Amino acid sequence: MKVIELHKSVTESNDRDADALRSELKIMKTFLINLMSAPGSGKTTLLMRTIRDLKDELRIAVLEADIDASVDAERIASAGARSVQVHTDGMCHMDAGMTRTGLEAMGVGDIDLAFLENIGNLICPAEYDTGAAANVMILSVPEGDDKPLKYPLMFEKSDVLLITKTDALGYFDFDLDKCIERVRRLNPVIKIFPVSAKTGEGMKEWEDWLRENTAAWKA
Ligand SMILES: Nc1nc2c(ncn2[C@@H]2O[C@H](COP(=O)(O)OP(=O)(O)OP(=O)(O)O)[C@@H](O)[C@H]2O)c(=O)[nH]1
Ligand SMILES: [Mg+2]
Repeated sequence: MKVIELHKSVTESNDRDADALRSELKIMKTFLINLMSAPGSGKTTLLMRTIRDLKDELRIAVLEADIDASVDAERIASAGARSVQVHTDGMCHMDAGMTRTGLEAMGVGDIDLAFLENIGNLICPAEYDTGAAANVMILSVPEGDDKPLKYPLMFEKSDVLLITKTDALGYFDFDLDKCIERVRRLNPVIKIFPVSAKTGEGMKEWEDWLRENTAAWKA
């Protein structure tokens, strides 16, 4: 398993670096998704199921960012996608320069759909444009329906919200309608997909969104 040690990007403008990376990815026809959430909400599990469902249609790769450890990249590789692990030298987010270094190490020239699994954290990753074409976040049922109130920025910055672990709705006081209403107040245009990576519920809608948006990016 390839592991890359990253250091903080020395750059004047992360936003400018992010725009440049996005333009290059557009030319390469690689649709990059920045996947963000709190630790343990189910990013890797969701990616593994998505890869298994789509790998015969799309060439998929995953850049796995963690402060330490390489277990997630190994899990992704076992699901059948190219994967590289990057370590962030203690930092709680990925910026555009770090994303570029990771993507170059992984190689995405032949890839249709690339994911960056960002560091598990609901705060810092939302503050940095990574150069991705779309921001997707996960909120899992056990975390609670009040998270949009406490961590509004990530909900504001995301194009898609996946509300995961819906198979556990019966065990938690999670009000799905109330949660969606809170999110829509912050971001009226966000797409919301309730899903369970365990049972597969809702995965088709999410995967259709991926198919459509990957095709649109490549057009
Ligand atoms: N019941 C249920 N459990 C899930 C689901 N998705 C993930 N899990 C469980 O949630 C735990 C954490 O899942 P991960 O996929 O490792 O979460 P993560 O967001 O990648 O975690 P970090 O990379 O550490 O931030 C695991 O025990 C998964 O089995 C789901 O849809 N339903
Ligand atoms: Mg993970």
